[in-house]
Amino acid sequence: MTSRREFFKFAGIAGGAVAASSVGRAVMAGLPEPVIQTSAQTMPPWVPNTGRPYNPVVTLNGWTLPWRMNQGVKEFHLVAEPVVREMAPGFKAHLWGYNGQSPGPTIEVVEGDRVRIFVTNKLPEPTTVHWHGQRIPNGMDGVAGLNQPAISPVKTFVYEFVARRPGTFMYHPHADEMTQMAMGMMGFWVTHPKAKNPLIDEVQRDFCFLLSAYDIDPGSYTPKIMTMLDFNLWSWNSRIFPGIDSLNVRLHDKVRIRIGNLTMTNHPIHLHGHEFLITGTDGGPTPKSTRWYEVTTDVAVGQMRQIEFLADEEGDWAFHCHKSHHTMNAMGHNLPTLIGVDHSGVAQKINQLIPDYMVMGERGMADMTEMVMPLPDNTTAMMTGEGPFGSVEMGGMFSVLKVRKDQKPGDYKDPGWFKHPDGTVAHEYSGPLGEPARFNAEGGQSMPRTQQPEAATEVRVRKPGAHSSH
Ligand SMILES: [Cu+2]
Repeated sequence: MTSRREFFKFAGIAGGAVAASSVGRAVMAGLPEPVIQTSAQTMPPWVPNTGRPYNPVVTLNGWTLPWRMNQGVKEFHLVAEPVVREMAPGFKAHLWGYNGQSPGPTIEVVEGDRVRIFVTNKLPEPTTVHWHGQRIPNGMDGVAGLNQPAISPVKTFVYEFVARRPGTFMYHPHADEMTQMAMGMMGFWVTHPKAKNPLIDEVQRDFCFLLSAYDIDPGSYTPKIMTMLDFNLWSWNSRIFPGIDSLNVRLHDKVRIRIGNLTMTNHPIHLHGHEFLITGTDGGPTPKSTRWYEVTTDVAVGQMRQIEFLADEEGDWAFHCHKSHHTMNAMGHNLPTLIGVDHSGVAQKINQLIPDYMVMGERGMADMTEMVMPLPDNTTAMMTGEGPFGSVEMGGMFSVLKVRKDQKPGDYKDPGWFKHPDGTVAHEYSGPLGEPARFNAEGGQSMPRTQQPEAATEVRVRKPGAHSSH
């Protein structure tokens, strides 16, 4: 978390932040100076000093794009360009994005605002921007070939429309999408309501992030763009645990979290310790009669979901995708299940042939987190993250909701680990073991089979080696 002043330093508002060498200087001169961000830190909410007021969002490991007000029009400047994204500490990916980062900056406007967005293409191929979910003139919808010619490299296009309905939206290219989205080109868009809306509650914390997935071989830097299903990095805002910042809130805050899915599979997003309501979808705020409490919501491909809850339970609550492979980082997928297989002696023999060979998974995979294995230069552990009680054994789409009594209003700083009141942590039992209560009735089956098998069958489950889908 960085202070506002540092943010502006990062953002380069005072200085010339972008090299205009390849893009015509004369053209760039009339445009709003592009604001570039190179840090993957979560920036504090950006409170504007022009335009109508609203309650700004906080983008996890991201930031909001400042605008220039020009005769009542909010002018933004997006630069599509290759970027380096630190996906987790020590792990950098070579992606494509906007204004120095993947995902691009969040765009925040108010319902009814007229917005003008300049898009400069610094990629090696044509692109466009599609304003996913919004009501706009057809020619502004950004589908290359259908609604507009693609933006060639070095060119700047301008999009202009009125943000007609409040809600949670996304932006992404609609030109060579397979490549450009696999490379990380996407961003969040929030249109705040212009007045009190009976379906949109005021909240104290408003977070947002995009779900994205990458296939980057351990030791390499660039995503494989042909991958359809077997991604190995499951990210929130192109960050993977333990690189995803925690969501820090004050006890009894009303919290909204906005999630958009631009991966190629669905993600059941699960929150511990609290029940939430779905207050918004792709179509805007949900009617109150459709809301019920849940602890997991599936966010399908191309969808946006807003969840809301009262943070009234103190502690460090896990918040993650419930597909267990999505809370892991890059791994070898074609491993057989070795639980229960006795390896004694085998490793020694193999070591004579392959000195570095290591037996894995005999007692489950948790050992992997503690194991010091030589990793390739640019990758991160499959399951990792040091918590107050040891390794968290997670990766990918995992973070923590930190609810604290003494978190100040508006303060998004990480408060550190929760200090549990005495006697409220699960612990090793040290008293005498009582006899377990047993059910004494004979039999137990209400409809016993007439012919019993001669011998009991023991099933040993072993996963097939092939791994094709999630
Ligand atoms: Cu998932």
